Amino acid sequence: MSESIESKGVRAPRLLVMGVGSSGARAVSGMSELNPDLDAVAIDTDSKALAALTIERTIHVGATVTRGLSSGGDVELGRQSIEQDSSSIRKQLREVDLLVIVAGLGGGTGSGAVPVITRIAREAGALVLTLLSTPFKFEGVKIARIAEESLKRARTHADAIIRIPNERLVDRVDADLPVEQVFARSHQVMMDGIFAVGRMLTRNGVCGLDFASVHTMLRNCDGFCHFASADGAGEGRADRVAETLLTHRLLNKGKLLENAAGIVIGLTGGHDLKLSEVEIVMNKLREKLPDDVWLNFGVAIDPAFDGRLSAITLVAEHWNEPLVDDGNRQLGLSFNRGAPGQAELPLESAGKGEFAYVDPTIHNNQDLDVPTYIRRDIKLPR
Ligand SMILES: Nc1nc2c(ncn2[C@@H]2O[C@H](COP(=O)(O)OP(=O)(O)O)[C@@H](O)[C@H]2O)c(=O)[nH]1
Ligand SMILES: [Mg+2]
Repeated sequence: MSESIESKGVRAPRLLVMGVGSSGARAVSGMSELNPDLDAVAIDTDSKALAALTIERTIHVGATVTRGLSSGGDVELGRQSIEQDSSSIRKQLREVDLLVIVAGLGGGTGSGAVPVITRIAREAGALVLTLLSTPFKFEGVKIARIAEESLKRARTHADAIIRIPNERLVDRVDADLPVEQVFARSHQVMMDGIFAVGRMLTRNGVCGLDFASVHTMLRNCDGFCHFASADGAGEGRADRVAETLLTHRLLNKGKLLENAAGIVIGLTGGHDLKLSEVEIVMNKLREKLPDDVWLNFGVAIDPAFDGRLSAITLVAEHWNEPLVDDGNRQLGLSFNRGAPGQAELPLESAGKGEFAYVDPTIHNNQDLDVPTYIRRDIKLPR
């Protein structure tokens, strides 16, 4: 992180990655193997699955609800498990500025727990970014429905959801891959995403991108954003990185760029990174992007990237400008970009202030300190 920030006495933003459910926990455990400095915790109902992971910090939830046997695909059990242990989740969230939640939706634990965790994190005042995979078609309609329902609920509280349809990770060319390897690939994509966001927030930038710009993006992106990364090395790497992004599967083969409302572009290179290379990537992307797109980009130099160029993008399809931005929470009315004058009143849960870390009033696995409409996920009429 930047020395100038620290010398001014400003605390560097703290990023915590939380893997929820078996695939989320596995993905996060894999990440911390690759990067032991990553502040990460794995959460699952399945005590055996947790014990098999290499990650140091794990939280087993719902011991009495599931008797340690996992949620068995039951979303309600997943929800109850996390409600039961919500105070351990709250403890993890102290002083966390950005919480990144990683989960594969479609099972019981991740799908049930993620919406609850997003709510708790928001109440604790953290910015919440969720990276959620949605099931393959071959997993069937029921699993797909579970995932959609969970996404809808998570949407109520998360600042931004990066949805990664597992289907988009697979090319016809690799349809012959063993299923296990395909899942491993989905973990890899999530890992790239988190590393990239972490890198943008904590590395020394030579220009532009910092917590504030990612913050703006996540606050304004109307709930969903897309993510893609690209890497290149050696001669012509800038062209290749740009080309990869312009045709990226996670950006719908680049079509999402054409209609993007907002985009954050983070480039990381070594000391050998040339201005002309930055220009190549930026110009090629700009050619595809609409003129009025909200764009923020940054370049970070990291000696570990000598000889390489790495780019990540967060792309928003819709943009909500807050009328009042207190730098912490959006207040007041916000407007959907392009929508015909339809105003939207964000029903945000107020923070608990100094009571944020006080244990909640739990009755029948429900946190009674949370307003009923939030607990029951009731949409109030606009
Ligand atoms: N079974 C399985 N599913 C995976 C894996 N990686 C990602 N997934 C996806 O994650 C979804 C939820 O699975 P899982 O995390 O095991 O469920 P949970 O533990 O109940 O939250 C599945 O429907 C898959 O789409 C994997 O390695 N195995
Ligand atoms: Mg499981």
